[in-house]
Amino acid sequence: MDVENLSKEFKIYGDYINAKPFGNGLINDTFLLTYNQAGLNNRYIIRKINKSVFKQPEIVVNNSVSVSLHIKSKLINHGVKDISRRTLTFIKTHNNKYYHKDQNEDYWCMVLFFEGAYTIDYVKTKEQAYKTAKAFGEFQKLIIDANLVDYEDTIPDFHNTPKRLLAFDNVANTDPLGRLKHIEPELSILNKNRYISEKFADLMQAKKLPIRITHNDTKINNVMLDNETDEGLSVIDLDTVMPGIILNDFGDMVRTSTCPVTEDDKDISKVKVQLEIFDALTKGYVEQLAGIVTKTELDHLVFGAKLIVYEQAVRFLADYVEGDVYYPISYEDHNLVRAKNQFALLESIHKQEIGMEEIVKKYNN
Ligand code: GN1
Ligand code: MG
Repeated sequence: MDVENLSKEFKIYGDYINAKPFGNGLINDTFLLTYNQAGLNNRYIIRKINKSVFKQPEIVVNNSVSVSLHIKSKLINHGVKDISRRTLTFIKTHNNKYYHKDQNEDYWCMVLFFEGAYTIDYVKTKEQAYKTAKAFGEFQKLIIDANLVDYEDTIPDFHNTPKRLLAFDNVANTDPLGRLKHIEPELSILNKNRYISEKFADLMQAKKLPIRITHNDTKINNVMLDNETDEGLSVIDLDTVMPGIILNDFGDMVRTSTCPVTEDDKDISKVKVQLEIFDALTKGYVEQLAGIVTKTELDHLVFGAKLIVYEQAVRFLADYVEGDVYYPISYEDHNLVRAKNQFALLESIHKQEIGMEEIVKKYNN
């Protein structure tokens, strides 16, 4: 990949120094780029939008830029300092676009790199849980007045759990690699929990949960934390910002933060929701949003956790059965390991549901 020449399409001055692969996202190609600018080495992030995942990359660019500018103007109005570390700053190309389309029709975007900041892949302390959840809560608060009509779906039906189940059923019916025989226990857990998807469909049909602009990929490593203070600086990875429900965002935070091991850890005896982390996470999120979102939304937060963990398990299992066409794998049954892990997490939520509901009530009144 000729990142050097790609980077020259963007309005940055100075000399190219280098570009190195960056981050642990599963979907896009990301590089950390360094330019010497008048004697200072400045860094940028340049990423290729995965067009097999995002069929209309312009929408990804439009939504990410719109949401960043929305947040930027709010922060400026609130007198917040350090703006270029508090939201993504997109760099335009010489053609005044926020993306460059290369000869393969791939779309590239560039943003300022946040210096003096880090991300975490799992939570070690209650403080980290509180601070990351607070950052996601603040993000939601800042975009609460974002206009739905300005944002199209970057992936239609992304968090449509019934459609995810249907996709699983379709691939299971064809069983292209004969892998169904390896997933009997998982299949029975999947079937036992179909009610989660039905409950979601009922809630949506009854219009109980407002559609808002949401992040939709609130993995713990999508928050930048400050090296000095450990405070959340900004939410990143805005590719899936689009109309959605906050249950999914809360749920994905719980999915990726409350478990002491990562989503592909093979030792499922370690997979569980740690209640004290869930408590700190809920506090951080609900403190930002109480009085801003509806009581019904807050009352369904634990259901949101079940929903997203279940959906993610179904997605991993479907990809395993289909032959690993979506998520990159490092070994043969990687997606099966991920699915088992997520079903174990779902089981842990079931076991602790009452305790989790009590925690939400504590912060929601
Ligand atoms: C993908 O790109 P990344 O790693 O942030 C996926 C999420 C999944 C996640 C599971 C566009 O996110 O929905 O929850 O992997 N993003 C897309 O790790 O499918
Ligand atoms: Mg992502």
